[in-house]
Amino acid sequence: MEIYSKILREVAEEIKNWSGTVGIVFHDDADGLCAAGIAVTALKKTGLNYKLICIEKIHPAILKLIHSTNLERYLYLDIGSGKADLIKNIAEESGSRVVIVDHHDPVKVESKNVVNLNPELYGFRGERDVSGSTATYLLMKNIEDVRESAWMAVVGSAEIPGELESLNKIPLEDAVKIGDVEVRRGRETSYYISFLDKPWSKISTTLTIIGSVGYYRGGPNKAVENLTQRKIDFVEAEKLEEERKSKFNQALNYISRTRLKIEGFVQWFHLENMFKGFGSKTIGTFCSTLSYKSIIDQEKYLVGFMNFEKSIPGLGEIQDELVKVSVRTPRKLSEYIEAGRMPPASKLTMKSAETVGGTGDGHSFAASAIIPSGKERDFIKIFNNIVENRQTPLL
Ligand SMILES: [Mn+2]
Repeated sequence: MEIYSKILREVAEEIKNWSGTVGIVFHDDADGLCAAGIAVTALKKTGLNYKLICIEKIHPAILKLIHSTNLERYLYLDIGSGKADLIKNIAEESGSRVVIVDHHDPVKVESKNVVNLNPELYGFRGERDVSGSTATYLLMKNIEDVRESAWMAVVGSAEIPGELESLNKIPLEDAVKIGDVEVRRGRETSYYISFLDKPWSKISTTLTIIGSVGYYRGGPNKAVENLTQRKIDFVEAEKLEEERKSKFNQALNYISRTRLKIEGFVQWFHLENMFKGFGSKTIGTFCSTLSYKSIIDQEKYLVGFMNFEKSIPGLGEIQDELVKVSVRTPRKLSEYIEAGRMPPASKLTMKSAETVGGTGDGHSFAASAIIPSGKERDFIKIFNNIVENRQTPLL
């Protein structure tokens, strides 16, 4: 804890001396939005300007676009730690300074351009002790008094199952002290945001819908500005959810009509532009829904493709033609994976994506990637090859 506190204080001192406009790069889910809300609260107080840049994923083409703006300093919030090596390359190339504040599995980098404040590097567990927004709160707390944003860290932490513990309790205690959050103990502990009259979990789901489904319609930036004014647009989220529901029905009809393609250990489909206008996380949510349907082979990996939009809101267009890939494991297959009989989705997806020139991440039962357009068939082929050769240890 001491080493972590020390580095937080050091980086906070540095940020206090920054000038100009800071690029706030953040993830499109509730945790990312809340982290950005906390950072904005602090930067406004220090008098620093900022530019909000919400991204769905880290990909070299997206990083290139981010660092081609004339900004010199960036905060990466709730995203970036696992691809710190890619960020290092682009930061060194463009001469920019990057502070990564994230809780996903980190890649260690040494660079005078990049500091990775991931608490995992200081002995904490990212999936248990600390959310991205808590990590951001702990840093910003060293810059300004941001207690009025502590509730956002509580909401951001809702993605971590169970009661808040370890570092996540620090913003919780601050928020309780100033009366923004109430701890309600029942069968399950719930954290109630008093001035919104809603539990944290409800606020968290709402924010994730606005950020991800509303990604191409300015959802994330509006949500962050709203957060700093202690507001959430519940009506907008409901509208987006309805729209998504009808799109899902359209996609389900399409798949029932055209059938899934079966190849080796994989069942797959391609939605091309059907989800255009929705954030690319939508295909992941759709795959999850689909994996419970009777048309699904319970023993095969489910892979969905959709075209990835070239425009990154607020930034411009990426050069490359890309495809978003989502992988889910149906229930039966998940059991095999748990028993060690089949490889986890994350390893298969990452390896296959990298081999075709893309990037991926995820966990045992759900993973995603961005690959070059036209490489879908190769991706499936490599994916199958790795499963076939699974006796050899996977990377
Ligand atoms: Mn997070």
